[in-house]
Amino acid sequence: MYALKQSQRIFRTAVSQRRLLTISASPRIANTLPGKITQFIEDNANRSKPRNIHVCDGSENEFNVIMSKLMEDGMARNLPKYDNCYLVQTDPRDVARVESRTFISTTRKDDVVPHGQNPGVGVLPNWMSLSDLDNIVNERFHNCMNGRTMYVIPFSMGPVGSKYSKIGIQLTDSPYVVASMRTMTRMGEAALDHVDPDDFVRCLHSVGDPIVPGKPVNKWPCNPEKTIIAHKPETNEIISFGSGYGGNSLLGKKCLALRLGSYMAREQGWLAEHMLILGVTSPHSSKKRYIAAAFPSACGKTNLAMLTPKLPGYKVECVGDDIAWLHFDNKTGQLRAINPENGFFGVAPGTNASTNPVAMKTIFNDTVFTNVASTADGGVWWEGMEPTNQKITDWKGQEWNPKSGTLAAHPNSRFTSPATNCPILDERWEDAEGVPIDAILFGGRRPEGIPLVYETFNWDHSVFVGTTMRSEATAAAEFKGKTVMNDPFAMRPFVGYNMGQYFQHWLQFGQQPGLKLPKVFHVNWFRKDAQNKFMWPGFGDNIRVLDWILKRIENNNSADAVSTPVGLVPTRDSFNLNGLDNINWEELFRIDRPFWTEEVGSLRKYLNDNIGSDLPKELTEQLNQLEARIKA
Ligand code: GTP
Ligand code: SPV
Ligand code: MN
Repeated sequence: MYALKQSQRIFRTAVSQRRLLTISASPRIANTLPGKITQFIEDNANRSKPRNIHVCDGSENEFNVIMSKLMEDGMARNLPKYDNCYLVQTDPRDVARVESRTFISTTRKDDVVPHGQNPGVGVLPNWMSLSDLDNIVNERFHNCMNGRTMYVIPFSMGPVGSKYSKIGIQLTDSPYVVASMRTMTRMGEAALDHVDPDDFVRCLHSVGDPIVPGKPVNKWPCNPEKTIIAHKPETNEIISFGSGYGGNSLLGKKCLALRLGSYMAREQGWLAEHMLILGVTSPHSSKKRYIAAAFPSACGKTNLAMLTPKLPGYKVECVGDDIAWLHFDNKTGQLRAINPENGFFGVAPGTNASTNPVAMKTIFNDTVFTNVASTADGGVWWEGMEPTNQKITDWKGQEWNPKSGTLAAHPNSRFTSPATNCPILDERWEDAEGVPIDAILFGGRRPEGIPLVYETFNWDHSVFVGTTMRSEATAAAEFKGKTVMNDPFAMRPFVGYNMGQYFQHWLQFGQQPGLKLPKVFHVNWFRKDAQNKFMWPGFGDNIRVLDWILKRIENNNSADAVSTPVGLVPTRDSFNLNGLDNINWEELFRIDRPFWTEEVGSLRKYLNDNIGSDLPKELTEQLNQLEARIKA
């Protein structure tokens, strides 16, 4: 195929019903590809019937060829203002994850769906029977790659060779997915060198839009009516059809690292979480501390992971911005985390030199931008970026008039950049054992009622605070508007099994002897005042919250915190507000009884309706205690 031919060798043929299919790969791959992987390729080629097949080696040359193809097909264009950067524009119907079409498929429904008394559609993972899924897959994938190349992507989630890493093989007919997977995962020969032919995750993806002779070819092929993202955790399989966007199609990310990951984690005694990991060094602290934080999609993980401290003498370093795999070290009981990813798939809007200067230093080389706006001088632009006097073309390719009231960039537009671009990447970011975690933060977008930060009382309370996380809906998925939704542990869209059992898995660590349980905090950067303005400056000033958290980890000095019905909040003296004006401390930390009474009521209803008899009794007890403290 294409220009790759010279450097490749055709090593095997698979008999299809109508013709011979050739598989091309580098000589090294051709000589070593395990039979079980070849079989996986052949079986799917026979059903989906691509025009040809290419096994990716992950090389720079291969990336360049893929990008040339995307440009030739009109799917990408080069951004001459930067170094090796591209802009991709999707079909406006394919711009975000689609939770309503995401399924976990297991033998027993009970393993996925809790026994809620009145379960709401779409509030927890959807289940599908294995046979229904089989039928859907056979129907959807029959001939679906006609006219296209099937790419074979070997990839490692986690540093290649670490005992905590997992290897997947993704088949896809999207060259955009290949280019993205090269940045977001460790892709190619190195992953194949470490694959266990009896233990790899089978990932199947198609945009579901075959090329039919005589019919126009879509620039961004997709099939929104038939989109489905399905997971078979019992057999380590992922099947995704119809979407080429983000977590729908880069199957290492949410599908493997979180949905299958969480399922494996429960079986094997670890945790796969929607968390950033950062290192923080303070002038008052004896050593660098690592913190993991779970916020729902588009609620500030990338920004916190890349924070530029507004307080002098502090340093934040980035280990990961979206996913953490955590385990307790079985010798010392220390909690440790690795970042299974290799890059950032970050939200573009809102990113600028004052909110996130580190991101601005990360994303202008070797980056693919998707659905941002472009400028006449070959650059990019989005809402929140510094003004430009260049003409702007919006994400749909139309000339943009700032007065039109439309958005130039899609609110879920993204950059895909290699982790190694990040100027504050932590030196231990690829540590095979993971970095030690001393604190976990939970948080969300809560315009009302929730204080800037509070600490939990004990482990059961920590699990309760994770369980009862709520946040405003964002553009990262298909929801419209800003309703406050329940999002336990920021994992509602990503948990791979019964949410009640997931809570139980978190709780049981509290019963295990010898574990060093991290301190747990809840944060909210998004509380608003009566004028609908954020009460807290956020971004670089969030270091002030981390500073207080470090104090709590290191001294546990009771003078630093006061108890409220919801948790421990900072005393004003213990919290560094130097140089900040206009902070309404009282309002930022106010615990309003009517608000919390209502909050407890809605939490009780949510948990009864959706988790029901699968809710661990410890969490009902925590809810009762919270209610009693609020009443007292
Ligand atoms: P996913 O990649 O979808 O998981 O998102 P994320 O959790 O990494 O969120 P990200 O850091 O990309 O932030 C999402 C949006 O929230 C961006 O528009 C940010 O500018 C904005 N944001 C992040 N941190 C803050 C903050 O401290 N205050 C305010 N007001 N906005 C913030
Ligand atoms: C999220 O939605 O949490 C993301 C983006 O990180 S996606 O990879 O599309 O899921
Ligand atoms: Mn995310």
